[in-house]
Amino acid sequence: SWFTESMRAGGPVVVESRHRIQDPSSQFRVGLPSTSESTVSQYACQRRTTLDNPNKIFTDAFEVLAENSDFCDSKGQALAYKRAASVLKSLPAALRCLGDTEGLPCLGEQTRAVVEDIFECGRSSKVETILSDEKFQTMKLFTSVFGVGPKTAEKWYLRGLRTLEEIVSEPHVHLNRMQQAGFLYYADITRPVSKAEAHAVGRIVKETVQEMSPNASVVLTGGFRRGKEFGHDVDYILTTPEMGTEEGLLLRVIDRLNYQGILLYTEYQGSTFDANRLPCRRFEAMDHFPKCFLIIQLHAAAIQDGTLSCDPGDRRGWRAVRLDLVAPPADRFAFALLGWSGSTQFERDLRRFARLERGMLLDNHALYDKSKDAFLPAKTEEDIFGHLGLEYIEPWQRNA
Ligand code: DCT
Ligand code: MG
Repeated sequence: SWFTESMRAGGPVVVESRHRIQDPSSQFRVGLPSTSESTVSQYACQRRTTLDNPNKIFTDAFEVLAENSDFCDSKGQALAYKRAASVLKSLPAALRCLGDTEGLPCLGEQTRAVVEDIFECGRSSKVETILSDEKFQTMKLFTSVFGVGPKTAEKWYLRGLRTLEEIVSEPHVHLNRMQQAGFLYYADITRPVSKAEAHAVGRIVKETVQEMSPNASVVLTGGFRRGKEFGHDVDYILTTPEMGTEEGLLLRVIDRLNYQGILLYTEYQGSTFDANRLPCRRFEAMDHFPKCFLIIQLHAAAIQDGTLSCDPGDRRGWRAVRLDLVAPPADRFAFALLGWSGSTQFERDLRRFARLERGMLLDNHALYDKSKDAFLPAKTEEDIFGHLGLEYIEPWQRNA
């Protein structure tokens, strides 16, 4: 979840260009595919990005480079690679030659060199070097543990630790509660969650919510709302029409799941929401709504087709699944839904677009118009796109 991500990053860290681009339309002309000329916006929120990515060979390479830059704490460089990957994901067809990158936004000298390398050799030597680098491999391994971010991973690496076994057997390593759960359920948590499993988790949450608060709603968000077949966790939003009762509802849901004996790990965060402190002027890694980060036990019987993703020899009949629940007040639901639906790159650009092109501040709680000195209310995601003067982009087109 983005919580773990922000924990990994050691707190809210965002590097974004404050320089307004010169081209007022923010559009770049490209000649792709073949004859029909089209334009690609530099903002992911002005592009429709589905899950079928014709440029996977290039975007996979950029994502390795981005991850490596993140490990080296080069946030700006990481963002440049993520933006380049995101632009290529939105194209209707695969690049045919280096010339096809001409006129595309967010592709600079470094990313073009990678594309050129792949066209010439079928692979990028820069990426190969990273993939075979011991530090990269170790950082990747350590950060794959729930609750372990690049800071902790690097600390362990510098102490000479290289394997997960070494970490758990090293007496001087202190693991916090989250990391202990991360090691305990490592195999399950690192195994992708299927769509069927995500829906099964949703049914469990819905039944529990229904019992206590029949008017409350449970809405799927995150990657599965964007149509992904697999995810690293499951994200749901709970809300009730009775304003002010959402926090209590979330607490009662946790209690109830606990009583059912299916909660393996619980991290609850109460509301820190204060409407008087809005608008927030930075892209915050975390919103202020009550939320919880859970690990739940999902039994095979709960899944519609009964198939649990697990090892063939696994006789447990259940697996552990990471589940995030967030409970915004009803009047903030649309903002929370838009924010939690992602992708991260899409969200980043929505906020950047709002700020730089519209003089507005958007976050998971609100949209604020600086020139009017007013908050713009929204009941639906469409309302928010409307306020921003953006064409509506469906969740399955937000895979930027
Ligand atoms: N998010 C956000 N701010 C961030 C990072 C993420 O608002 N700084 C949003 C975007 C996605 C959403 O939170 C849920 O986060 P994840 O579960 O990490 O992302 P996902 O797209 O659901 O990916 P996965 O399929 O791997 O779970
Ligand atoms: Mg998710």
